[in-house]
Amino acid sequence: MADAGMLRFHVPEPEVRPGGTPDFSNVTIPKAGSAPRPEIDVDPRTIRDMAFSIIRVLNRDGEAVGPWAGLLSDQELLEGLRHMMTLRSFDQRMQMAQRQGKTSFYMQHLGEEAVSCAFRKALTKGDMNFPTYRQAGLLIADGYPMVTMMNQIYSNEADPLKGRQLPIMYSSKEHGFFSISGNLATQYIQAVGWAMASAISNDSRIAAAWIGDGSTAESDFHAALVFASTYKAPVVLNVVNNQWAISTFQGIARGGSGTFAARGLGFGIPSLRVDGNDYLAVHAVAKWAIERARRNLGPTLVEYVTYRVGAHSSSDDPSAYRPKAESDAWPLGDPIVRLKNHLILRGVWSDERHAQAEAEILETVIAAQKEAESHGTLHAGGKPSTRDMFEGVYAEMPPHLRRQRQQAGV
Ligand SMILES: Cc1ncc(C[n+]2csc(CCOP(=O)(O)OP(=O)(O)O)c2C)c(N)n1
Ligand SMILES: [Mg+2]
Repeated sequence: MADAGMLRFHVPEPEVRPGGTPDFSNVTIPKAGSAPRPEIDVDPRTIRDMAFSIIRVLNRDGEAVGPWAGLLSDQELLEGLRHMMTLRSFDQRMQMAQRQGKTSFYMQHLGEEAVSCAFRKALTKGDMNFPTYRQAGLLIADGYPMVTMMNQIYSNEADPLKGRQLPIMYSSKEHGFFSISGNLATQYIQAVGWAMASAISNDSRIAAAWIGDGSTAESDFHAALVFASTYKAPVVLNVVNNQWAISTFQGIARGGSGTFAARGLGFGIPSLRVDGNDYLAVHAVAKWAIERARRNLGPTLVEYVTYRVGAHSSSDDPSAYRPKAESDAWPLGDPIVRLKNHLILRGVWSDERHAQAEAEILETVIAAQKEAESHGTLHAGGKPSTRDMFEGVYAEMPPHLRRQRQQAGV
């Protein structure tokens, strides 16, 4: 027998390394409109193949086709386009602000704008997201003020979190945005727990858990699936597969399972894959999953197939681990361009209006930035008070903290 006594293990390798030619021929892209739209109370055993396909609505010509199309009005789609454009513009300005030393850290959403922007519009007020750092579209699409986001990024005197959180780790109960934790996958167990608590208290609010492809390797992800499936918690389990976990390609966390959505099958959870760069498809699938949660039909696992075009964060340089032009080769295109083309085809948008909207949005973002900067940036202007550091944790401050506060003279 060959290799008797010589055991080996397998380390998955990305198809291409820096300097190579980008290759996504291994990503099978089904035709837009080809995936069925099952009833929300479908027996999960009958839709197992949906965990291996991709639900798509917008085709290459910009038409919306198939059973998942037709849920949003032109007005709603124009609003969605504006949200995605705003997020992209916000990202550009904040990335630049980081390079200018106005904040220590930033994380962009480039290429992934449709996921969080469209998902937010499928939720109802009161529902709670447990997001990671790459879902700021949940706030933008819910009308959370950009200036407040920037105040948080600058850790200035108007930062609602008073400099206690890493930049971009926002928190807003009113906007259904649970405080971001840098400890990835904690979002999953917390969302499932929150959803169960909502059911225990006979409430009608559902939860949404968020995780990246890489973080599904954490045990919290699997523990959350046990609880969600056993107790049929009213939760949507979102996996954003943007192909990369910093410098680690998605094949490491995915291993031999085929897809991330397929992880849900062993738990009997209906599991769908959706084109994450298709605003209409993301919204339609989110609505389906949210309705299931709301009607006590239990959890749904949704894998958004997308691509992280930008660097992982302002501390990362992707040219060290992937070909420079890889994002151009990504077969699902750009979410903003795709929705723009669809709206042009419908006769409600044009290149001119798009350029004009881009300029208007940039102006709004710059105005918000000016206002935020008047409250200070990382190294200049107003700061949260040192006293704030001691507040907000204990109802009654323990003696050792009181002593420290006295020593600090605040
Ligand atoms: C529990 C935990 N382990 C490791 C890290 C360090 N870390 C931060 S981001 C990241 C990659 C996450 O990749 P993915 O889940 O695919 O999300 P993406 O950044 O692509 O959105 C890692 C390993 C962390 N923040 N938390
Ligand atoms: Mg990732």
